[in-house]
Amino acid sequence: MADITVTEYLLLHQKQSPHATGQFTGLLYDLILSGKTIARRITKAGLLDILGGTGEVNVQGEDVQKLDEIANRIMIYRMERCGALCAMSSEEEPELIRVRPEFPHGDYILVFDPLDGSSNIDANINVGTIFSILRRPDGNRGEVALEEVLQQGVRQVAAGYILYGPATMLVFSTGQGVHGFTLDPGVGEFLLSHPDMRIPQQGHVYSVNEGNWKNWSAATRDVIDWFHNCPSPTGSPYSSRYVGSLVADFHRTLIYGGIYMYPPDAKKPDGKLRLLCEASPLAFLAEQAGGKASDGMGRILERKPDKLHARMPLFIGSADDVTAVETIYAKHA
Ligand code: P6P
Repeated sequence: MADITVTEYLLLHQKQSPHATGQFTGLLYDLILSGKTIARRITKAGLLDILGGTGEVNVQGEDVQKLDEIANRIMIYRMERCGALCAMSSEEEPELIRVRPEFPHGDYILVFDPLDGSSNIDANINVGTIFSILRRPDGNRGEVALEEVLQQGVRQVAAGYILYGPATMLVFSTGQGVHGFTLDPGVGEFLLSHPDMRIPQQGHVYSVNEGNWKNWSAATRDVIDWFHNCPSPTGSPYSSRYVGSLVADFHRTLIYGGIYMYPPDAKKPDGKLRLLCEASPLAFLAEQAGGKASDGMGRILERKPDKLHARMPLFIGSADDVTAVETIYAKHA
């Protein structure tokens, strides 16, 4: 495969959609630069003693890891200057970030989790940056209101993630399929490696933290039992895989199929994952790749957040596997 860069792919392979404007391409360029900068910091983390926690707790009540904070600062610094945004929301920031007047403004809103899975960093396990790109509702001017950010996932202009693993990968969609690019450190470019990614109709892997079993409802236990017993397409039982890093678990699901689940439980009635910066962007990718994403009752992309850090149960992956979950929950309704 010839060396196709992200910019080339956007310009040549995406129908001239409104998002192929210079502003959007510029946004993606700075997002990629942020990803490369974060990747470099992560690979050196153990050597520069920036592993471990800062001793602070974020808006989610989670211990902030040093790399969390570094990744968050890199994203905010770089993206505030990209000229395409009017506002941002970071999983690490309690409030909406409005682009300051001294910087060029655009009509896009960026929502991101700067370093998802960071609790695994000390174990050198894959982590990732997840991003969602929204447009400011047409015609709105002046200070961005919070309500303008609380949009259903169907309104996303683009979504994706950067996975920091054995290879650093960028996987994203602008609504015309899902495309994967692998960083060639030699040239510092993401090159097309996975054109038009598709999730198999049914998979053979289920991914959930079974340690939450005692806190699950009867309906959720039936869902998990379904995958304990139902045959995979080859007739063999499903395998259980759980990294505990959402981007790693989702990327495996995108490549091999199957289902990733974070169900509601007695301690987390809305589940653990955030709608705007985790469930919604990954749901956009899953549907673009021929899969499904549900909160157990219906489409994640139709859920409207009531607050910036709204949480949402998530069942995402192969269409048949997610449908099986919805069927079981419907029987218990
Ligand atoms: P649990 C990491 O903290 C994270 O937000 C996701 O990356 C991951 O999928 C999930 O939480 C793991 O949560 O409760 O299974 O440890």
